[in-house]
Amino acid sequence: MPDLPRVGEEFGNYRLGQRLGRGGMSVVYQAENWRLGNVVALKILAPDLANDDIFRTRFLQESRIATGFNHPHVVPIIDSGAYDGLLYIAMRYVAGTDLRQMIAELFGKADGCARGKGGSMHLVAPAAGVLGASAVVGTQIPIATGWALAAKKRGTGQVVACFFGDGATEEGCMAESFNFAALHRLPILYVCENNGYAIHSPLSKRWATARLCERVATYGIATHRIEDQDIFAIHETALSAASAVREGAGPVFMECLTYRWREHVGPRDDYAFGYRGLEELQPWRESDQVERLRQMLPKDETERISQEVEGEIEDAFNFAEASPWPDQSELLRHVYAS
Ligand SMILES: Cc1ncc(C[n+]2csc(CCOP(=O)(O)OP(=O)(O)O)c2C)c(N)n1
Ligand SMILES: [Mg+2]
Repeated sequence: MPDLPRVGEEFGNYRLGQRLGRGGMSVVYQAENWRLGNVVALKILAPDLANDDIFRTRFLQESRIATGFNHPHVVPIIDSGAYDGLLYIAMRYVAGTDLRQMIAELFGKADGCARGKGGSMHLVAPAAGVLGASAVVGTQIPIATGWALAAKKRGTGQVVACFFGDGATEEGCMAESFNFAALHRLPILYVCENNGYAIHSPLSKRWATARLCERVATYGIATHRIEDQDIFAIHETALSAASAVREGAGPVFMECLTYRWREHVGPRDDYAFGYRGLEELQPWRESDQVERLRQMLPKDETERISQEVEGEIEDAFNFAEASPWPDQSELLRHVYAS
């Protein structure tokens, strides 16, 4: 097992400062970028995971994306809220976003949908109506609300759908946006995917009451709560909400209860971390909607779909592998400071 890095040790442009704590699979340090003179946080792949190929590969990819330096165990912190990738994949099927571009973006490659600059947390597909994801929890809410204002002023007849996790509902910008949207009867459907946790913090440690819909209703917004993750109920609710919104009823809020089977970020499960037990997963596993749909379809149909999807995923990964790294001249294109 490799040793933890020492204070003062250098990685690329970063000089390591004090240790701030341990996250799920990483140890976090303060660090100074001696070239730019700013202080950042660095994630060090936890030494007990450093020999694990999956984690090492992911860290390597992140460090390439984020810094251009190539250290197998160190990346500057990059952060995310809800899983924007899932939305992107969903949009792939309804609006024709390009899976190749999405995976290339995860790899930080030139053919990525954000030209390799955004990584997993800034997926975007304007042509398919995906305005883009935001890594700062909750900030998609005011952005989407602004877009709804624009749609109303332009009279486009569009309805904006804004997705976020339960963690985002604690951000002040949600309250400001909800009030504004209700006041101006903006055409927006807010969808909260409530999985009961913000990373590792359960709702019971964050909310005085679990009555999210009642709270949202006080803004003058119609609410719906779907407790059993029934996809048909979600579909029907969303359709009727969207047509009410389109007819000028003002914003609608949907709270969809769900559960995270695996860890907050990454491919493994984290039941050994001690913040939740496997028994909590059981009822959600039993009502797995993918499995439910599978049971409804003929076997040869599910096999055909599986093969098609596997093929598409493999093609996207091959494409991303083969795509070039962005040229250095890209560094200052399409970025701005305000
Ligand atoms: C403003 C802000 N604070 C903190 C973080 C760190 N962070 C990343 S994801 C997350 C949890 C968000 O909770 P939720 O939206 O419920 O996502 P889930 O953990 O269920 O995936 C936090 C706190 C962040 N990205 N942005
Ligand atoms: Mg959550």
